[in-house]
Amino acid sequence: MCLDRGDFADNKRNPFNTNMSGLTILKNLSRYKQTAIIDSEGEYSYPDLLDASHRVASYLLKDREDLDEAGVSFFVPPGFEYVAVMLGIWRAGGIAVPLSVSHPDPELEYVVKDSGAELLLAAPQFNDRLGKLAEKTGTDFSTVEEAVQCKKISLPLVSEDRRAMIIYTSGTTSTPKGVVSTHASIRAQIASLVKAWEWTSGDFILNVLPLHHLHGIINALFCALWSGASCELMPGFDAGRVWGKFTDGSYTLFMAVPTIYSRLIRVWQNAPPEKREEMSGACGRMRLMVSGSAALPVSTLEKWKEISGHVLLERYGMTETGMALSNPLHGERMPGHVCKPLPGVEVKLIDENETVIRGAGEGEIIIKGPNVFFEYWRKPDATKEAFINGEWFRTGDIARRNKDGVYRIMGRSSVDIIKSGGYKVSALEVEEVLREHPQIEECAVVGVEDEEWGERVCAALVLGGKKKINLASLRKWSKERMASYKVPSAILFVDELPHNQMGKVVKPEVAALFNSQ
Ligand code: MLC
Ligand code: AMP
Repeated sequence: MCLDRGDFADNKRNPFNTNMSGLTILKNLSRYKQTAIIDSEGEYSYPDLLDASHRVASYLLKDREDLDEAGVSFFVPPGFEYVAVMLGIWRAGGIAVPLSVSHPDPELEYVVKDSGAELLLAAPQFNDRLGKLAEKTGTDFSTVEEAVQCKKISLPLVSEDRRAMIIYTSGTTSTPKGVVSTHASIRAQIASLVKAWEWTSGDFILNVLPLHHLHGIINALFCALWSGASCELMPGFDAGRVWGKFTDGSYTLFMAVPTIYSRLIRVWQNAPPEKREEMSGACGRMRLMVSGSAALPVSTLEKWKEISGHVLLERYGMTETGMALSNPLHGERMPGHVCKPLPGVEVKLIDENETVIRGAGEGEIIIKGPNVFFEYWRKPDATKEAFINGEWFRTGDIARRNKDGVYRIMGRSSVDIIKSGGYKVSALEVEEVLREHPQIEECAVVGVEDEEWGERVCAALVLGGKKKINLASLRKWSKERMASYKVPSAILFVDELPHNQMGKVVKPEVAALFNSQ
């Protein structure tokens, strides 16, 4: 199924004015000969990546000329094969649906079903688990091993107006929504960052971020590949190992969420003086260190500056928009601020009446530009509601802008969105799962401020029945049903939840219960 041009005929968010001569990312990749990817198995050049992705695309196509936007979900840990599969899906004309290797089965099942993916591709070590999931969801199943060995056939010319990727994000609804990017919106997101942060083929990035979210996929991995740089992929974050990599390696860039910087700071503080010097020296050799996905506490920025000599470049973005606001690469970086719009991105503030605020003021951030996503997958109403006049995306984030046009993020308009360690968690989604617990009668989930995680997921519970539950047993039960970062890390038992006159739970009062403990 291809895009229906009529869908957006009455608004200006139409991506069809794009390059019809194939994918720009591919043209870029084919210009380079040097190392593209490094993983635990070895080093792979750009020609290796083109070859492997060509084979994956050939495998996916089988007898077809074009996948015509069929969804392909894949369960592959960060590494060369992950990248070959993503590119292979794009080259065959499919939509890539990356699955998180750390999610439990019910969450994977939701994504595979909701995305309507035709095929599930898995790394060989997950054959059993994913094979069963494919059977349960009625999806075809293959292993990446087979795909990367397929004989090459000729591939279709894929235009950039087509859907490229679906990333699932939690929001103000009780189930995650699929955010659909086109090749054109991905291209715009990459091009903006490559320009702003001056990526070149001489760059080398260590990427420790998960590869089912934008930060790891676009900002770190694909900006590198677009530029002919090298990207080392690490499956999962480990602060000690990252410091080891820094001191042994020759990286020029690093990008992470604030929680990762806190963890790195802790390891540095626990190291002996001579080791600390070596660690700090390694950071000093890099040209840029970036923080994002959640507010960077000024105290973390200052400690990191002492340790590394870098004033972290803080930027602001969202799965639906890519990156939107950023401190400058050159010039003064402002702690606690996200500064100004990135190249090609338009940012405004609106008040409660959706009136645009001029000059200095505080309001909700709205964003427009070729970087903005295309639609929520199979949710036309949600897509429509998310935009003003079909072109300005409402982020739900509140910011203050000063007279110089510098933005500072103040918070979110919804109390039901929690950011923990850079992951977005929907309180409503967690409540929905907790209500299935036989001992839980009522519950309210809130985000409570935390130095290391930004916010922690906490749950106030009204119990029914005679059996007792404790945090450990609830976490165990919950982890079988939802990703572990969504699982409450603190619980409180209450006789009843605080309600307002309308019968709605007063979430700030619930959060206050945890703060007063
Ligand atoms: C892990 N845990 C978390 C958690 N991550 N709990 C709450 N919030 C999180 N984010 C749980 C683990 O399951 C474990 O539970 C316990 O906390 C400790 O685990 P850990 O091993 O110490 O944590 P670790 O696996 O190292 O993960 C921490 C982390 C990770 C910070 C590396 O959370 C992470 O990769 N975050 C980045 C997320 C990201 O990329 N977001 C970008 C979204 S895109 P237990 O019970 O087993 O002990 C976006 C747009 C933009 O936001 O602007 O970029
Ligand atoms: P996600 O939906 O996972 O892409 O997360 C996007 C959200 O992360 C934004 O809507 C913001 O709430 C938050 N975010 C990203 N960067 C920053 C930042 N620098 N400061 C504060 N919040 C941020």
